Amino acid sequence: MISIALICLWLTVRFPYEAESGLEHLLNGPNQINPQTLHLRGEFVESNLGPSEGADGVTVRMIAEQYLFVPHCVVVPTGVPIRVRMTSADVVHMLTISGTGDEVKVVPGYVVETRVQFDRTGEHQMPCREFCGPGHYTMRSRLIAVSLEQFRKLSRDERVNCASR
Ligand SMILES: [Cu+2]
Repeated sequence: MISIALICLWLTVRFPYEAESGLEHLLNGPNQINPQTLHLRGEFVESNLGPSEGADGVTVRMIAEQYLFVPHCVVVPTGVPIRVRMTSADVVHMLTISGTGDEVKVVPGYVVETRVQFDRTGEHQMPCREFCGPGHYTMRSRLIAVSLEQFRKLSRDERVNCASR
């Protein structure tokens, strides 16, 4: 009788608490992100997108959304490992980089990270390879690899805008 009372007590008091904290833990994992607030705060706000060079090397941040990758073009340096961090604002996309075997599945709610490196300068197309809706076939962006010296001379704006090249 006492054990049944204890089980009932656990189910009504402790279980809801544990279920809730477990869910909260799931939604706040290190690689998780809320797709609805991407553009408003945190790592993927507009001003933080594109390539940036820090103490730990070059990182490129991008958002995949129906039907574009933002930024639409990125300039990266050759000869150094590049960390690519991405997330999706809506559905599942797949970023691929022409001329390389690199592909990244981008899932809403998660930050995915991969490393790429370019040994030669040149331009690559980055089409989406996961059917993501009627505009899927137009979903592509570009990547231009330039020498590290050239990369360092570019402003932040020039690194996310290939119009001048
Ligand atoms: Cu797509």
